Amino acid sequence: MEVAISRARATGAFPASGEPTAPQLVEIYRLMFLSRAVDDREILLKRQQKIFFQISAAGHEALQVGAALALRPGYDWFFPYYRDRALCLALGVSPYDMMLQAVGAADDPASGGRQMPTHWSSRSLHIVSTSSSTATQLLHAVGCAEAGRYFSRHPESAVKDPGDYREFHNVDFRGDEVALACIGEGSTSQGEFWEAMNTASNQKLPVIFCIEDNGYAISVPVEVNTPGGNISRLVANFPNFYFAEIDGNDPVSSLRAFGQAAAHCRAGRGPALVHGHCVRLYSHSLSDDDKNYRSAAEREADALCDPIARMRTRLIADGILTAAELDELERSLDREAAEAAERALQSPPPAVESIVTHVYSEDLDPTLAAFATEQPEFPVEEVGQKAAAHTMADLINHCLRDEMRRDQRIVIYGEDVADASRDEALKEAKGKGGVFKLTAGLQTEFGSERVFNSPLAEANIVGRAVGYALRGMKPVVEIQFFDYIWPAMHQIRNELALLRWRSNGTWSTPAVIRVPIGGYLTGGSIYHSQSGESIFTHTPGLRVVFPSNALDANGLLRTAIRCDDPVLFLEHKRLYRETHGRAAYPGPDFAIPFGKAKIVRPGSQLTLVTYGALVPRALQAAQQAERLHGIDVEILDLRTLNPYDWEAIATSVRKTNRVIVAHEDMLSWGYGAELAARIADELFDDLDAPVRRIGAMDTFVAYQPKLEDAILPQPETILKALVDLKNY
Ligand SMILES: Cc1ncc(C[n+]2csc(CCOP(=O)(O)OP(=O)(O)O)c2C)c(N)n1
Ligand SMILES: [Mg+2]
Repeated sequence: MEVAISRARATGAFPASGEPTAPQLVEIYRLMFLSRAVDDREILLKRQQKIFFQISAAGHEALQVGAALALRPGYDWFFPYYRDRALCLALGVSPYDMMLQAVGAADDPASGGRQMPTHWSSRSLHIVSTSSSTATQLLHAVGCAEAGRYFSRHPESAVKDPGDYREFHNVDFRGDEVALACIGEGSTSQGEFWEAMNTASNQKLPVIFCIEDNGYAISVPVEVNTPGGNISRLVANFPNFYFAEIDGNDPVSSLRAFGQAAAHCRAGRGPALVHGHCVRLYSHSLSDDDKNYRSAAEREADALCDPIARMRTRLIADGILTAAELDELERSLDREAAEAAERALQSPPPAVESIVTHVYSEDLDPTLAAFATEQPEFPVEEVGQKAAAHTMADLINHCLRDEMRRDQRIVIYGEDVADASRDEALKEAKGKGGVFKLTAGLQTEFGSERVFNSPLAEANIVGRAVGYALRGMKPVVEIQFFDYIWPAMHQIRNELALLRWRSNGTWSTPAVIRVPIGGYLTGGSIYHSQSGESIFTHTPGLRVVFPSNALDANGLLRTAIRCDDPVLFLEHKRLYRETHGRAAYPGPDFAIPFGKAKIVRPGSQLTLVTYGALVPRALQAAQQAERLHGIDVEILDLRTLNPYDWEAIATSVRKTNRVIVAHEDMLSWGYGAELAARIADELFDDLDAPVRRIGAMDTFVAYQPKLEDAILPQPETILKALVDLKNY
C-alpha cells in the first residue's frame, strides 16, 4: 500500500451538516478529478493493449467522495463494488496501487494480479476484497456488522488462542464502527439485496447501503429493474432505517447524507440507505458502447450533469480557485495518474509458481497430525452397551456444545436451529433445535446471541457467514437440507471459497456449513434425497467432509471448526440415528485430521472406495461376497472428499489390483469419475481389471419406495459389481 491515509484527512473533519470549508471543497474536487484522471489514463492503456479491462467511476465521483469522507478508513468497514474508484481513492488507495492491479502486477496489493482492475482490497483501510458478483457484498457487510457488535459486547472473545484458526485472525473492533456497502441500482433486483435489507433492519445493524443509481444496468434502464423506477419508494417501509434520496452529482449533499447515515448507525438506531442519483458518463465498461441502446439526447443530458464540471464551476463562482489555478491542479493530477501508470508498467507479473498459493490456508493445514489431538477417552470394548450407544446426531450435537464452550467466537444460526426464537415460549416448551434436532439445547445453554434462527433464505445464511468469518469469528451455520443449498451456491462458490485466493491471502473466511444430505429415506423424494458433493469438490478453496459414523462425525466436525479453511460438512440424514456406527462420547478434544481414509474392512482381493451411507451398505455386500463367493474385499471409507487420501487408495489398489469406486450420488460426472480417472492414469500398471464405478441412476430420487430402491445403489448392486469385477 502506498498511501495509508488520504490527504483529505489532513483538511480536518468533514461536517455531517453545514458547509465544508474552502480547503475541504478543494480537496473534494482533487479527489474527484484524480479519480477521473486515473480512469482516463487506464482507458488509454486499454486502447494501447497494455491493460486488459477497464470500467470507470465517471459520473459517480461526487457521490463516492462524499461517502468516503463521511466515514473513517481503517475504523469503519467497506464493501465497495467495481465502480468505486473515487470512493477508494478518498479512503486512501493510491493511483499507483490501482495501476498495479490494472497491469496485473505481482505487487498488486489487492489481488496479486488475480482480479480485474477496480476489484478493491486493503486490510489496513478495511476495504474487503470485491468480487465481480453484483450483490453478494451486501450480506458480507451485514455479517461484518453483526461480528463487530458481538465483539464489542464480548471483548473477551477476541483473545487469540494458539492451536486453532484464532491464532491467525487478528480481531479489530471499536464499538461504533459502521459497514458501508455499495451497489448499483440495477443490482438491487438481486435477492441478496433484499436479504441484506431484511437482516440489517431486523437486527438494527450499523450498515449503510449506498445505491449508486446511474439509471442503467449495462443496457437495461432502471424501470426494467425497479418497479416504478425508484428504489427509495420500494424500500421506504423497512423499519429502523435512516433514508436519504439525494442528488448524487453534488458531493456536499452526499457528504451530508452519509454523515447523517453514519450518526444514525453509530448511535445504534439501525441501518441507513442513501440513494444517490448520478450519471454514467462513459459506457458500462470499455467492452460496451452505450450508443447502441441510448438516445443521443439522453447521453447529452447526462453529460451536462457531469459532477466534475459542476464542481469546477462552483469553485470558480464561489471565488475559491481561479480557472488558471484549477487548470494547474488538473494538470498535476493528470501527471500523477500518468506517472503511476508508467511505474506500474515496469512492475513484473506474478510468477507462474505462485498460482496455487492461498487456495487454502497457508498457516494451518487440517491434514496435519496436530489435528489428531487425542485418542477417544474410552476403549470401545470396555464401555457398556448404553454408553456406546450415541448416535451420529448425538455426537455432532456434543461436538457443537463442547466447541462452543471452548471458543466464544462460534455462532450457530440457520433455519429452525434455535430452540425457540420467542423467549416466553422457551420457558414452557422443550425447544426445536433444528428439524433433525442436531442443535437442540444449544440456544438454551449459550443464549440467543450465539444460537439463533435466520430468515428462510440460504444466501443470507452463507453471505452473513462470510462477513462474520472475515472479522475473525467462527460461524457454524446450517443449511436445512442439501436439496436447498442452491440459493447459497453463489455465495459458497464465488465468495466463501474464493475470498482467500482472489485477495492473495489477505482475507479469509473459515466458516463451517453443516448440511444434512442424501436419500434412502423411504419417501424422501426429489427434494429431500439429493446428493451432489462433486459440485462442491469442484470448487477450489472449499474443504468437503462426509463422515459415515458417529465417532468420525464428532472428530471431523471438531477439525472443521478449529481449522482455518471454509468447510462443507455433509451429514447423511439416514445415518443420523442408525444403529450402525454408534459410539461412546469421545471427550471434548477428540479430532480427526482431514485427508485420512479409514480401512473399515481389510481385504486382499478387491478394493472398494466409498464414503457416507454407502459404507454400511458396502460392508453388508462385502460380508456376502466373502460368505457366498469367497471374495476378500478391502473397504476404504474416505471420510473427507477434499482433501482425499490418495495414498490410502494407491496402497490398497497396489495390493488388490482391482478397484471399485462407489457412491450414492448419480453415476455420471460424479465424484467417482475423478477417482476412477486418476487411478486409471497413475496406477495403470497395478490394475488387473478396469476401474469400475457404482452410483445412482442419472435421475433424481422418486417418492415411490420401489423406484427409490431402484434409483439408489443397494447392497445387492454392490455385491453384483464385486462378483463381476473379481471374475473379470
Ligand atoms: C450476479 C451477476 N450477474 C451479472 C453480472 C454481469 N453484470 C456486471 S455489471 C452488471 C450491471 C450492473 O448494473 P448496476 O447494478 O446498475 O451497476 P452499474 O454498473 O450501473 O454501476 C451486470 C449485469 C454480474 N457481474 N454479477
Ligand atoms: Mg446502474
